[in-house]
Amino acid sequence: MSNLIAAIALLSDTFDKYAKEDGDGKTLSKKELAKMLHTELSLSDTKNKGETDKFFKLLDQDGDGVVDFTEYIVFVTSLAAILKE
Ligand SMILES: [Ca+2]
Repeated sequence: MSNLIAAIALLSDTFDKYAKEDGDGKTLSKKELAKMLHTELSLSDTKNKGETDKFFKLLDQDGDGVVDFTEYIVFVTSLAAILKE
């Protein structure tokens, strides 16, 4: 497996790991997103509701109240671009 394919699989696995916590494995709820940001990125203290809400609104681009895989990937690629600079 190439490094790129391995990285994509890892991104997908990471999404699945948090998305399945509340039963719906296809989307991230606000709670799941907060946990992911906190655990994986040391971002956004889950106790800081304002910060979590801000992130959630930013990621939930279609405003349906959940973060799907496409919205998650947009976030991750944006993050990659920022970290690369
Ligand atoms: Ca959404």
